[in-house]
Amino acid sequence: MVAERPRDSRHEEIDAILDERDGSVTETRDDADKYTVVGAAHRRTFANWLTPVEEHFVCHRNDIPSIDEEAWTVSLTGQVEGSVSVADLEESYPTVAVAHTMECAGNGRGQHRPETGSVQWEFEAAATALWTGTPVRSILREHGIESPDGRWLTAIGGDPSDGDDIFARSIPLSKALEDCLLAYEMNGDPLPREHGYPVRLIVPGWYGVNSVKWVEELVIMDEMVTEGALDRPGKHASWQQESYRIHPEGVEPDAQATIDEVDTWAQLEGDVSYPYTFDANVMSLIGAPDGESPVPFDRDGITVRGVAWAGDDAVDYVDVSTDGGETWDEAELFGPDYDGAWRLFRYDWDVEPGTHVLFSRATDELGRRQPVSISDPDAWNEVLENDEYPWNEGGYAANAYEPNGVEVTILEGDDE
Ligand SMILES: Nc1nc2c(c(=O)[nH]1)N[C@H]1C(S)=C(S)[C@@H](COP(=O)(O)O)O[C@H]1N2
Ligand SMILES: [Mo]
Repeated sequence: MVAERPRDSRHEEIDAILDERDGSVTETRDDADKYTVVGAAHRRTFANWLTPVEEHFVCHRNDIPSIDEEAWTVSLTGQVEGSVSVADLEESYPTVAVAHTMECAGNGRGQHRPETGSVQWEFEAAATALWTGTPVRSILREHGIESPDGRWLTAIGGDPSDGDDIFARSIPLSKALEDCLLAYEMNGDPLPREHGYPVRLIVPGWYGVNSVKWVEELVIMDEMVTEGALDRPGKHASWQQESYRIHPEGVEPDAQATIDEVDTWAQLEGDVSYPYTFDANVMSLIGAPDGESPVPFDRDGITVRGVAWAGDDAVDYVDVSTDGGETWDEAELFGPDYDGAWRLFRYDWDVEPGTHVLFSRATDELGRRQPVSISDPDAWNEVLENDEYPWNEGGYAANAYEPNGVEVTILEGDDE
């Protein structure tokens, strides 16, 4: 283990972000002080489709690198050779905009009992933005890569390593060629520093950790990154092979060179030992009512509104319960429908004054539904069949609906 160094710059970074965003995000508890983390301050963020940059969570481990945009290049290595500058990306390649729901793999970690280590997100580390940039496909094709052939793409961040871990993440080359991009704009504006300026990878529908910020190198190899695989000093594989894998307490998962199944839920159900957090599990959140202030009674009813997503799979339907999970009714999906981005849902609630507990529960196109709760730490096998999500040491990819409930008090109006 590398000794942790206390770092003042961490708190300066967080304070600067909080200042700039003026109440739209808050700092999240991170006892080990390992991450720069802020998340959506209010549930209202989850009542709208596009998340303003001000409300978009931020999560990274190292200092934001200091950047000279003119000099910044992305080198292409391994089975490709070359480099592209930011100006090349902007001027010499096709430009696309992609809607992507970014969710930290640790979102919902706060559902785990007992608590796991690391950042205690409740639900605030999810957001949808429009990312503009160059398809990875366009760049790789020009450099002679036509087909995936079971290979992997490893993206390396230019953030200075903390200890000697470099930030490197591998995704299947098939995914990279399908829909990933090197993004330089977010919601139509230049990328903010904390979101990866001048250029980051966007992996639509996959957990945030795969979308490497401040990208300086793309490596094409037959395998995903393992220790010693990269041509540079430092520790190469801790972000791919050690952290961000789903496993019971006390297990140190073996590094794997390749896996055949990359869908996170399918890995959980199948034979990949200790799944990698790739595409996001089916999830939903209610954004309105927000549970923060009592709602005045309205005899015409109240509209419950929220968002639901399922990584790069589609959401099939969302059920809403207004009685703490006793009964469920199907909500209506509406609004924009892009691969890799969440859907809005609404439900007309014929409400009586009183206190009510609301839940939402999404099901994806493969019939996978959000589980009721997180299992005990000693349960591992068969938890999915019991409608539980496995408690795991890193607290990753939790998607139970119960802790996402909102308690709403409906007040009788004065004039009723
Ligand atoms: N280079 C680099 N990229 C990174 C990280 C990092 O620490 N370094 N953090 C990852 C994690 S864990 C998440 S959840 C997302 C968050 O992206 P955002 O801050 O733009 O929301 O960035 C990912 N990309
Ligand atoms: Mo994350």
